Amino acid sequence: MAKNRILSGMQPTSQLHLGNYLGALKNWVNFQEKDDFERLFCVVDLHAITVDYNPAQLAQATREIAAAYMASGIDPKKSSLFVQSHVPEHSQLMWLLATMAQMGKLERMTQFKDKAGKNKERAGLGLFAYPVLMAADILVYNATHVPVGEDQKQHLELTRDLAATFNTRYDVELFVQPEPVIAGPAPRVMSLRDGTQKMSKSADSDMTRINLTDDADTIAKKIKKAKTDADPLPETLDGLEGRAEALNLVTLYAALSDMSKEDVLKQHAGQQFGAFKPALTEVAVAHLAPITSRMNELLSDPAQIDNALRDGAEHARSIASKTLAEAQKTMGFFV
Ligand code: AQP
Repeated sequence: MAKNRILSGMQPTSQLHLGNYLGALKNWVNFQEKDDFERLFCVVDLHAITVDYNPAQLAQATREIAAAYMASGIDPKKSSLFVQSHVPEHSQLMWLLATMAQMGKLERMTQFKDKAGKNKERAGLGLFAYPVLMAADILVYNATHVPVGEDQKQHLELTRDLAATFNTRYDVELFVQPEPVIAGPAPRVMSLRDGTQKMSKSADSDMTRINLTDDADTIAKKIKKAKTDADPLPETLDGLEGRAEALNLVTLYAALSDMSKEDVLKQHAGQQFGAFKPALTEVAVAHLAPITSRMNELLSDPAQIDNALRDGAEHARSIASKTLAEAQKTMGFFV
């Protein structure tokens, strides 16, 4: 049996973008080559309903995220793929953990602050409790490693905190402390329109992100319109200090072509963005076209996706039900 277990997920809030792919998904695929890891990847639909969403599109959006996982290289023979809501133990454990999650700590979560915005008083309990559900997602499998983008670091700290609180309160060693693995080729991809904001599915404008399903013309248009500055590319990384948008495009080029940022600069130093942007478009299209076409192929006959999700949920439940029963017994429930 594998010593380590990894768990991660993405929300079916919209199409996956380059941030999701380069910050997390590509790293998930790397884990498939490591024999000492058991791998579980879910589509976190229960998280997706914490913001406004369209019920008529949720099921298809969920299937599309699973298709994106598979098209990016997640192989259901090597990893368990499932839908979060198909494993009710996530929500059940969440309630148990919620009794020990402190409001003060939840209030400090930057994702909650960003998503609730000025309307904090009217934000839903689900959005507020999002990190507790995420803790349950991870702890119900006793995942040892969680590969995520940099934005999820704070939520992972809360998960570790909840694991420790449970173990201390009940004097047990039930939950392991999961390690965040922030090691994707670009752990924080920024918006194409504002180098201070992360690329996000829920940003209003589609021009801020490159989706895995964008065609070559759309990618070219988005990169052409991406915000930059008037200076040429420098020879070294120091020269990108204070130039967030320029650094972001160089980071994307490097991650998409498996190069270091230093080497990208060596190759393109002195170039204006008028020349660099078409080069970036070329590597983005070359990288994404096979993924998009595989996704379309899978979605045209979704039985393969649906079967993988059904088998994955069955396996996931076999692990989650044991952890939940253990947590309930520890807490004194009549089980
Ligand atoms: N811009 C990003 N750069 C690097 N990694 C990123 N991730 C998200 N945005 C970036 C990573 O992708 C995984 C999936 O995230 P999620 O679906 O749970 O939602 P999120 O983190 O809130 O990402 P989005 O795209 O901004 O979604 P919405 O708008 O729906 O909230 C995570 O591992 C995340 O770190």
